Amino acid sequence: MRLSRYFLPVLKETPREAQIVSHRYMLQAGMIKQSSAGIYSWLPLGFKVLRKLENIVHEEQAKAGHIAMLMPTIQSADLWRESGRYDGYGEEMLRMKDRHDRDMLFSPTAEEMFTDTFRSYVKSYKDLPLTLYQIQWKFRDEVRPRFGVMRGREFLMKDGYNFDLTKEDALHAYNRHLVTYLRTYERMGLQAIPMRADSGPIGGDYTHEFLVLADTGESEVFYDSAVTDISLGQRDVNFDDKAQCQSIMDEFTSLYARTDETHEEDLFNAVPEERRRVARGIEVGQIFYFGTTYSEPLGATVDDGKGGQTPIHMGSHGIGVSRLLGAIIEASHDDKGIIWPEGVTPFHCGILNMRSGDDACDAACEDLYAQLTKAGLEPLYDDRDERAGAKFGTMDMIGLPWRITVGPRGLKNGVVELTSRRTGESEEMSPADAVARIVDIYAGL
Ligand code: P5A
Repeated sequence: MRLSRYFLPVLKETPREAQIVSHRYMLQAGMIKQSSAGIYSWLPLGFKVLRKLENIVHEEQAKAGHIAMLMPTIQSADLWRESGRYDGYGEEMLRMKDRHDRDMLFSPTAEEMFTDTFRSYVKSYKDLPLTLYQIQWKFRDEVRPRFGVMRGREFLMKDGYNFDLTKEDALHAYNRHLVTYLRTYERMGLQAIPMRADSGPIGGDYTHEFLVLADTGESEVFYDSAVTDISLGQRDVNFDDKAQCQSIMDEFTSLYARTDETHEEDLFNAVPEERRRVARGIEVGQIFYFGTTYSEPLGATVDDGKGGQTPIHMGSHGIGVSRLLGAIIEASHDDKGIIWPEGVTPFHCGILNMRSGDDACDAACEDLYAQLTKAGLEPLYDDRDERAGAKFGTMDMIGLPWRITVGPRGLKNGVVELTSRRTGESEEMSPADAVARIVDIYAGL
């Protein structure tokens, strides 16, 4: 993409309404525009990152055999009356009437909708296990929408639902989700710690939240610092292997890590004092096992193969996809702007022309652009007729992890400059070497 032809409304002034850095940078970098409280338009740069996050979620779900589909955002209240949640859900549910005076609502979550789909088609235990999911907009009329996409009213969620014959199978689905979520966050450059949590309006008594540590997080968390030493890394996981998924679950959840809702002073005090941490965290996901809470009232049963009908065991699993943008920025930025991890960056590298209009500079930039594009990468070429200072400012703010700077002096010696946004370190090399380095960095991501 050439910046002169892109739509990147970078703000010069600091937006006054933003209280935390991710919100400020998302506005300043031209990623989002507030439409009304807690509701945002996704401008091209923000939309690009959002799509990247969705892709990572889809890829990791596919590895576990989970199946993507899409449900309507507007749902009939009748289904929610059947489950008994329509009245109880309260003010957070956006309710509306259609022209025939029927009660409708904007889905805040979709347990009912998925259970209804299941009961319409699946009749036999032979069709189990099954996990369906979607990435779809949700609406929750939060009392205090704030911090930009962190606590929105309209937000993008990946929500998955497992259908199993037995509790044991459903707990395997729970463990499987824990593993896929850990992998998903790691690919996004985040460490998210699973913590014992409270189930709230979703129900059930078996649930973990995934928290990214950040001073600006809304949740208070208590944990054993040893949990931050474990990661999934490149481990091979066989998602059908119950014992393996269980052992990963145990490894990640046996150390003390809880949110304030489930915190227990006595248990926390049993953690060696030098490893006890009280901090703040951003909740980027939550998994639940709730057994037959929805399948019983909605009559989602299957033939159990022994002549009887049995209600299925279910759980649901959510990732806050739009919130993740905020969480990634909170975890990865400096005072000049965002620093995208390579796995989610909107463009792979920036090309900065120090002297647009200079024949040698223009030609070298064009060539870099062509080579990188040919290699299957997406560079963002700042070809604008602007001062170099303004170009550096924009590049730093939008946070591409790598930048190639092309200037007349370097070109005389046959070199350009490759700079890491994270460390600020620059190295001079030939344009061909710069391309090779960038290609190498992204190989396998
Ligand atoms: C699990 C999937 C559920 O709704 N039902 C379907 C279950 N869980 S949850 O914890 O309530 O939400 C899942 C994740 O969505 C994100 N989230 C939000 N993101 C932005 N703004 C909000 N107002 C908001 N509310 C929830 C969180 O990341 C949460 O973990």
